[in-house]
Amino acid sequence: LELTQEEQFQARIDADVRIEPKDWMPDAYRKTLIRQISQHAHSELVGMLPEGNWITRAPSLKRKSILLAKVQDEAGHGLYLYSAAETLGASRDQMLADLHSGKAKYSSIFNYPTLSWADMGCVGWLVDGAAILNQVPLCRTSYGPYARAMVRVCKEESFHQRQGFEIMQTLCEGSPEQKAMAQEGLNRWWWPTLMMFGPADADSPNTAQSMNWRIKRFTNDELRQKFVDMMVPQAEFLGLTVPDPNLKWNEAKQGYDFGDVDWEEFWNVVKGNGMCNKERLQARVQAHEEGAWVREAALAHAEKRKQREAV
Ligand code: FAQ
Repeated sequence: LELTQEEQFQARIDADVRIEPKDWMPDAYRKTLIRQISQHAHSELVGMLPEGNWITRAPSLKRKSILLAKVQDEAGHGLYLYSAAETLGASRDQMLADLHSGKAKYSSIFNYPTLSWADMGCVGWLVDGAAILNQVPLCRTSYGPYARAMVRVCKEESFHQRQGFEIMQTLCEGSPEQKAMAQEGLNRWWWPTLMMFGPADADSPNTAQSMNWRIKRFTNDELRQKFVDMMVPQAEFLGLTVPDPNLKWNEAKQGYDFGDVDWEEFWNVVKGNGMCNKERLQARVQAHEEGAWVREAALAHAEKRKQREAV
């Protein structure tokens, strides 16, 4: 019995064999991986902006150096991810051009403004918490370079999440004004964070095939449920109220029931009409243009070195 190339590929996936850059793969597998990995990379880059906003206003030198380190880590994550996408034949210049023209997507969450210091707590606690839940399973994703990039990324994300939780804890143990600031942050970030996991499974065009190819190891709704179940006890520990009147422990499913996400808001943000979409893209394009001289200098340096070594 002869298996087709595609059947052999699926058999390797089903046996949990990692796919490597030089292996044969279906075009659609390559395409969806480039799509997901490049969007993930873009999210890391744009994800620097909401927190970058607070580096100059962090309340102490210690907080400032921690935040600076976190934002630098995000730049690093973006670079590993672009490299992983390059192993599939994607060009970095093209990926960046697609981000800058507004053609490529990046996570909806980074189109919300960071208005108070508590937002640094909320981004670390909730947004990085969601990112970890989504990314720990990606350490077992079927494509080798993506899986390996995720291992280091997840280690750094767990430090990010703890620093966010610690900001929240400090605020919650502080003055009534600080506690109120923490609650107000949670009120604004809770629902957008639930949207990070993507549309409901029934409305997710990519999930079924990505699960079959073991690119995704859990569906969007499965991860969203895990997130709610993990975060509600943490909010209770902090003495904060999750802004969802329908939140209720369900003994039978051993998890929380929760209210409906506002999908109209989600798609509106994904389509480019969120609160900060234009500002974020503009800041990205400006940073890229202002960095042109660094890229040129690095190229010139590499060229000189090559010539020196050739002598
Ligand atoms: N925002 O069929 P599905 C971080 C799009 S963490 C915008 O379900 P899929 C760390 C989706 O692309 C954030 N668009 O798609 C950090 C698709 O459109 P397309 C990044 C979204 O791929 C923390 C369409 O909707 N993490 O950066 C969103 O199976 C703090 C239909 O959706 C990752 O990217 C959304 N939220 O599932 C940095 C993780 N959701 O492409 C700084 C890897 C969906 O067909 C500070 N990615 N869409 O045109 C994934 O796990 C998946 O790609 C999902 C989406 C789960 C995001």
